[in-house]
Amino acid sequence: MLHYFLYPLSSDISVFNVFRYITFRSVWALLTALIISIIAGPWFIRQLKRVKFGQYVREDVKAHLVKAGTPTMGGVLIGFSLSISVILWGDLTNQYVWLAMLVFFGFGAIGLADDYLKILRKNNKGLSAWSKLLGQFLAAAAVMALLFNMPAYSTNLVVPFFKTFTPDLGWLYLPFAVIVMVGASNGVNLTDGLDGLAIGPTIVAGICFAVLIYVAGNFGMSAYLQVGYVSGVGEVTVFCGALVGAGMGFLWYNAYPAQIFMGDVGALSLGGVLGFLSVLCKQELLLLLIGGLFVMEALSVILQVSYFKFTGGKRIFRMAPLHHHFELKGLPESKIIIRFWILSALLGLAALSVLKLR
Ligand code: 57M
Repeated sequence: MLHYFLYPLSSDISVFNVFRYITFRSVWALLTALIISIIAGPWFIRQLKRVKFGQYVREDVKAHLVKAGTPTMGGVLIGFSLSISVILWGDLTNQYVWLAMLVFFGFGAIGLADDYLKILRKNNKGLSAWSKLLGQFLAAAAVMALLFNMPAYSTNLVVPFFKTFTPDLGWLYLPFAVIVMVGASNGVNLTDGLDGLAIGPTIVAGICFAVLIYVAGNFGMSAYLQVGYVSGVGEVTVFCGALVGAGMGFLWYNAYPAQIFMGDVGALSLGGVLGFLSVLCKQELLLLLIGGLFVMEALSVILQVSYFKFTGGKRIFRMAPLHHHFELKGLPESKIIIRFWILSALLGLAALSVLKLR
């Protein structure tokens, strides 16, 4: 919005010329979301406590019993600071920015219903896994149907490390893109089991996609790096800046020992939007590296459940997802979190270096 009102004044006040630059507005979108969430955080936490929107904790992880009652649904705070920042700093005539917001709030609505049901029923059982999954597929399919008629929609699959090998998936691309978004959403959800464990890698991924989307939307840079040019998508860099800032502001209070959890409203929306960002910049397979931590956590569950069923009750890990395995091995929670963050940052750097290794 500031871009809309202030940039036209740049002919009289030249300093307002900066509002045309996506990089400038992305940095300020990050700072704005960060400051809003840090300032609003304490009030928001007090409101959640007042209405008793506290976490119900399963008994089978003794170390977590102390966390019972921690305010949850912190994803609402993330959405609040993200939205204000995007409205202030984004070009609201850009259709891709609105689609990204739609993904965030579409997946977030499913998570909100799940979180609210858990609180209403006073247990950890919200929406059934199938109804949650159905909602995610419908939300992702609806967004892909809207994207279908836009220039950013392409059925070619970019394969990391290959410049010219971009197989055309044809109509199969639609279900593929939906699975990317739903998979990412559930990957973040499974990872969100220790203080700051999900939001850390989400911040890393948001930074990576800010770079990838900026390059994809910049004709000169996309040609130089030989990545697909997607006209108009560069504006979503501002959304990425706001996402990173909102995540950092949330982490200010979710850091160990957490004063707030993001809830499914946060985990599902953040994961879904990371999946969508990978679709926008045509880096769906690179998401496996950028979100490698989420992939690891989800894989540990798949392996554990499959092995458990196959062997009639044996386990590979002491407990899945992977962070619980290390917890039950006696690693302190904060050590697990920081080590997972380090791994996530290395994966993000590796993913960005792939842009040159082709
Ligand atoms: C999402 N939710 C956390 C919080 C957060 C199939 C199976 C793998 C499913 C999985 C599951 O239930 N996943 C749900 C993980 C929960 O966090 C809440 O959920 C939101 C995210 N969706 O925002 O509101 C608990 O995580 C802890 N937490 C923190 N700090 C945070 O910042 O400490 C969360 C955020 C919170 C809090 O204790 O209550 C969760 O873990 O449930 N199931 C599991 O992950 C369980 N694993 C399991 O059953 N493994 C089995 C089989 C099924 C694979 C096995 O290994 O044999 C673990 N989770 C729990 N207990 N709660 C282990 C047992």
